[in-house]
Amino acid sequence: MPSSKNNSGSDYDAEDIQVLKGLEGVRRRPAMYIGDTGKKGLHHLVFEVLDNSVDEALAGFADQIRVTFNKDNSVNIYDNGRGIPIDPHPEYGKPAVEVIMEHLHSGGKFDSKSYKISGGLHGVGLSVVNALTEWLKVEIDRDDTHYTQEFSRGIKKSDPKITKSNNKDTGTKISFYPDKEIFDFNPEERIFNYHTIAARIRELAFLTPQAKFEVKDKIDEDEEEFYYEGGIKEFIGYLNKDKQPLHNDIIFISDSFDSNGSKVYVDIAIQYNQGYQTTILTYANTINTLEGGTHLTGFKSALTRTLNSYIEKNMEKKYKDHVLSGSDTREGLSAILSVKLPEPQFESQTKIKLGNPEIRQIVSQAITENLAQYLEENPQTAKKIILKTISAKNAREAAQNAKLLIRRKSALDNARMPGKLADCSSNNPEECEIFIVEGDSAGGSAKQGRDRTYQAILPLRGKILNVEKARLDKILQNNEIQAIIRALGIGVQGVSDEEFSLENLRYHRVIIMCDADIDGHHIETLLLTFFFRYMRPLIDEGHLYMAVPPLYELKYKKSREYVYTDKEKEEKTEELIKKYKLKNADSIKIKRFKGLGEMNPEELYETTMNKTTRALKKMIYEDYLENDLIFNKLMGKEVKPRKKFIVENYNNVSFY
Ligand code: 0RA
Repeated sequence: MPSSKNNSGSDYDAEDIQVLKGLEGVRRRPAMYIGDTGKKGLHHLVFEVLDNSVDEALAGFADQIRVTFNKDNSVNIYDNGRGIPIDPHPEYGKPAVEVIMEHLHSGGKFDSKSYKISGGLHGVGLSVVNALTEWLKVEIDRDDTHYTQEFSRGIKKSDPKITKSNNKDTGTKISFYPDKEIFDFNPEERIFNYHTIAARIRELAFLTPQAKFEVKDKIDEDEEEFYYEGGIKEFIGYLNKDKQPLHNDIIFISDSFDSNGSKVYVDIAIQYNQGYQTTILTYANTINTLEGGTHLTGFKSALTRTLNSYIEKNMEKKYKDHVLSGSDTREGLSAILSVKLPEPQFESQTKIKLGNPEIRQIVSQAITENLAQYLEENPQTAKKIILKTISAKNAREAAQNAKLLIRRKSALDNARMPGKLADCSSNNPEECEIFIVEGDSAGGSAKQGRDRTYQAILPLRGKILNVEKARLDKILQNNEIQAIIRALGIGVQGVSDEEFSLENLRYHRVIIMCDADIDGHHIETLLLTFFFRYMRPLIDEGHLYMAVPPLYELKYKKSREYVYTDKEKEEKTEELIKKYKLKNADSIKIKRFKGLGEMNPEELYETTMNKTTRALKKMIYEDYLENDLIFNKLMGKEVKPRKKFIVENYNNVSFY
């Protein structure tokens, strides 16, 4: 640490202490700044730097952004923006970039006029990334200068290298390697997942049509470019690519509003499709607000109001007495809503719900004015949309009746469970499990083999309905689906959300048990689609599992092991040979299991159900966007590609 006075006369020591204190705080409690120190936190480092580049693009200064994964496992993020300022900072008397890199929460004050648009999960900046990296190198081109400086664990290693350049191009490149002392990673393996970063970059590229994004992978030799001039309009096209649109043109609204002396930008893209699902993605300053917020509320209410008033004003008499509810106007709707505002407030701690109250009215106005105009100018599209919403209304009423029927039935049945359910004796949901089992014979074995104190069995007959292609009223009338709904006791999302409640969940582990063949996988997929669409919180809260029947049993003398893949079989065999110093594999008994249905009750229990020997996969979905697409692919109209997808990519489905 230097201890001399600097040229502006301020005391270096006091400033050093301030820097160290800040860095120490970040390094002591990294989770407070970046969420966690696992995979998520690691990727957050990249996103944090990336956000700064995106801000440069949104402010109109950069049109190229590139992320590169290097062979040494470091990463760099480049943009051709203005470059981080390098002139001496008036207060500290050292290059501004040093202040930005070493001092917590600096940066904003350099640039108060053009507000920061995108922002990391915790709204912290480059200094946090710097504090959490083993090394970080910044390269800047601006003011006819090429400026390079290196840092380690947040503190500069030396003064910058400065060379004159006549290069008029400006830009910033930040390279770094995460700190092993902070993060949990294996330096022998890749640190950053290409797919995770590329997926976020694709999203950013849709939201930032000003810039061309590139991802370069020097480890696995991969490269992609993301550039969408049409912005969120193209995003809708991407979301709907496996769906059948109701109208060809995408409704696009782009408006700006004055709010307390600054500008708020609202961009909305809308396209209905012939399906029944709703996909509304909402963003605030490029942050995906998964829990919605005031922008979403404004959008929903204005959409309902605008369509109802269109019916009243413009539709033929026979349609006039239809009053649409909110959910009617969202059936088959794909919409993207992106707002940009100077000071976003986020409600939940996870920062995924927008709180600014003024935004509700602003978005509502954007819809009311522009959508009404669009509909008047495009009466054919308007009519298609209105007829679709009216038929949704009719279906909703039918579904309501079907739901009443289910409830009345269970009341009459003295709230008895579906006939096929073999319930467990415990009344404590936390310890209870339900196995949803494909096929009667596997169901029979499971019933006999289970531990009946806490394990319930629900056998399913054949395939359940493909919920991606059917409407809620049909879905609710399907026997297999009804049995599941009744057994779990939590209702379904989608008719009216108030009636869905995880609190009533009767089993805290819901386990899908299907054969490892094509039919089994297909039923698994149908079930997963159902849970994803209609009971998503069950997945979010970690209650949904998949049973994993083993492929082989390896026995040698008293040792017995189950293995789940051919590769694992080879490995375990080698292991046994080594361990018992065998000449070859001949004395190891290898049994191949055929399918669930062919196991006897004891076998099924031991291999697949017994808590101490079984394997379970917890269902999670990492990337809601990707997931949505996967479901569309799997469940789309063409049967052939669907099968192919299941067979080839089954193990890649991202919610494992
Ligand atoms: C502070 C002020 C200015 C730009 C930046 C920071 C900046 C930061 C990063 C991080 C990655 N790329 C970046 N590009 C710019 C404004 C500079 C000016 O007014 O010229």
